[in-house]
Amino acid sequence: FEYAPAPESPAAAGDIATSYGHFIGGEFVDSSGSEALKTVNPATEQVLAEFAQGTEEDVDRAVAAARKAFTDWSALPGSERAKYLFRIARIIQERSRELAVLESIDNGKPIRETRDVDLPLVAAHFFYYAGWADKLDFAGYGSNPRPLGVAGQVIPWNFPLLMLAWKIAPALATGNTVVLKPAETTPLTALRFAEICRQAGLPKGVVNIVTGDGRTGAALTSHPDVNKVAFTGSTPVGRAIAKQLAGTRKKLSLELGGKAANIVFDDAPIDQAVEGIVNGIFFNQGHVCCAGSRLLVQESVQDEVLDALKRRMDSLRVGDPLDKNTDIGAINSAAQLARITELTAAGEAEGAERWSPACELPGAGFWFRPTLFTGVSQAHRIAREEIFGPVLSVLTFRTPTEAVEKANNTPYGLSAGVWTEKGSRILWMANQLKAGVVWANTFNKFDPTSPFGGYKESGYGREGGRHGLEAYLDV
Ligand code: TXE
Repeated sequence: FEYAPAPESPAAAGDIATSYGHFIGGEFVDSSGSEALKTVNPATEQVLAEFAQGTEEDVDRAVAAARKAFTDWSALPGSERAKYLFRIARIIQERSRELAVLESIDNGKPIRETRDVDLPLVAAHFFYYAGWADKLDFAGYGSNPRPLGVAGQVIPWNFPLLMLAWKIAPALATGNTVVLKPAETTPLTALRFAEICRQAGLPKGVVNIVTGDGRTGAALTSHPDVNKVAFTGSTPVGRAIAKQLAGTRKKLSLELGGKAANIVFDDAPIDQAVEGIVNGIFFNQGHVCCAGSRLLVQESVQDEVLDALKRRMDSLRVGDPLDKNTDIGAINSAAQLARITELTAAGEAEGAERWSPACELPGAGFWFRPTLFTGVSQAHRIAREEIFGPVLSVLTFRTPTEAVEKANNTPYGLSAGVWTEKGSRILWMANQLKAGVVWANTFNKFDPTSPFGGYKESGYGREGGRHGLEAYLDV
């Protein structure tokens, strides 16, 4: 392995203002309130910028701008809407270095991931849904399906720009207009995306960005003139939104937490499986709703797999997100670090055995060593609750049936992984596993053509692919 030379420069992120308002009706505007929040670089704890805590009045203004824009936007021929989406996709490609660096310093994720995974996927989603805009008659929902109106979209901090793309691209392709609220620890790339909408000449009010915390989110999801709510975030907040919307006619899609099993059979190529386990749980510091956070390994290869896994974990580099060699960056916030710390302490208290490589951690910032727990029982909190950090819980099984039972023994159902050379077993497992996505001999692979979403407590509705259009259409 050759070390990549110089780290990425923070200056490549472009100009970051000292304070931001909202993006409403095509303009950057001040909030009606005076409360401001701060976003920090989680790798240094330095403040990057202040931004507005959106008030009910701000949300009201943004929804009104989206409503006004809806009349013309929804009446445009799909081929015209497609031109804007293609233009946005191309600008994202042209500005991808800037956006990748900005995402890495606001979120803490390694530049290798923002550069090679997040940004290419963001552009790919806009390209993909641009292609649908003039073909909705062929989407399988009957002829001339209609947009819903104004979409209120609330997104989390783990893939800020990618979650924005998952939400905004299908909404716009189908003729809806949007008010989006980014997470309060990662607002910067959404605000930069607002500039891109202007650069693309997108008609005013088609996309509006209102920043703030959960209070702003609740004002948006409960706004009477919002027709569609799309939420990605924690299961408790998703449940609260579902309750809030009961009795309204708003269409709702929810993408919530997960506790995925990554299942390794004794015939799997061990080195390849170990790479998949590492990618499954340490990609993006484990801040991934579909992370392979439970390793289910067949008992007969347990020792071999764990030895190889520990050797591989020894080589992981934790540190500066802008260093191109970094595998694991910073934890996104102090609050998330506290949550990971609390759950791993519970793992030890419940009797599981903890192991981490002896890696150095930087001084300032929020960090957590890649961590492995063995001796985990299904009842342990670390086997049941979403940790959302670089922490893997290892369980074992003897038969495929036992693997399925253990994999499905969770309130969640977002994803799963299967490692085996047997094609018939892959198909059987895929049918038995209660998960929206089942990966075979790979993990955490995303593609705009493929629908993504959960069973059970992981939510409902699908994003991505043809199925992702349905969330934004009246059929
Ligand atoms: O989530 P929240 P948090 C899980 C993960 C993590 C935990 C807590 O386990 O440790 O949730 O993370 C907005 N009405 N996931 O506290 O609070 C909020 O401002 C409307 C899994 O960050 O759900 C932010 O924009 N909106 C997950 C977004 O919801 C509200 C990704 C997510 O924040 C709101 C993130 C309200 N009442 C966390 N309250 C995944 N599925 O990938 C908050 N928000």
